[in-house]
Amino acid sequence: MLILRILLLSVLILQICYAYGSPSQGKIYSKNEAPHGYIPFENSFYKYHRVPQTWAKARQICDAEGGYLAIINSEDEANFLIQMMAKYPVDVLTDVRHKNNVLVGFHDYFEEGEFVTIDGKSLENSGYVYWAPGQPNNYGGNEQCGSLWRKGGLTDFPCATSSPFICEISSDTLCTIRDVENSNQ
Ligand SMILES: [Ca+2]
Ligand SMILES: [Ca+2]
Repeated sequence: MLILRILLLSVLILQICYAYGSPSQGKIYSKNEAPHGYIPFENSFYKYHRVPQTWAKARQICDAEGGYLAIINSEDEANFLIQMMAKYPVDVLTDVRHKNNVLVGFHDYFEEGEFVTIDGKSLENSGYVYWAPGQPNNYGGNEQCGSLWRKGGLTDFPCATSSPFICEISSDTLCTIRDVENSNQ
């Protein structure tokens, strides 16, 4: 009976994990198991991609890695991403045209000026609305994609212009077999 209970509880927890865990392709990570090339911060892992891509291509790459283009949910998270950018200073990114920002997961594709995250929330509801000075300005009438400025603050950015970007993978310490086992002790 105990084994049956453990099995049922495991299935239940895994179902909850898949329902509320990372929008990845099924692989769920615990905090001490960073995916390749990713570094942990609070409840997620992050990877800075140095090779510039368009916003759409960056999204695809993050998705293929089991994550998503980073969604900023707090000032702490924004500051962490800014620290990641600081490891790639302007004089290191010699071959990169747009050196001062990274693409992140928000846009105003649906309605001009109404910025939403790629998980469908307003920036307010997502937890971080801090624009860089003079932003968003929809420069040239052509800026529907989101980026984070090196000195801090969000900017709207042309979707077809390639730039470095940061992917995020959510972690949830509940969502591993090991944690399921621990929960039965
Ligand atoms: Ca996030
Ligand atoms: Ca702009």
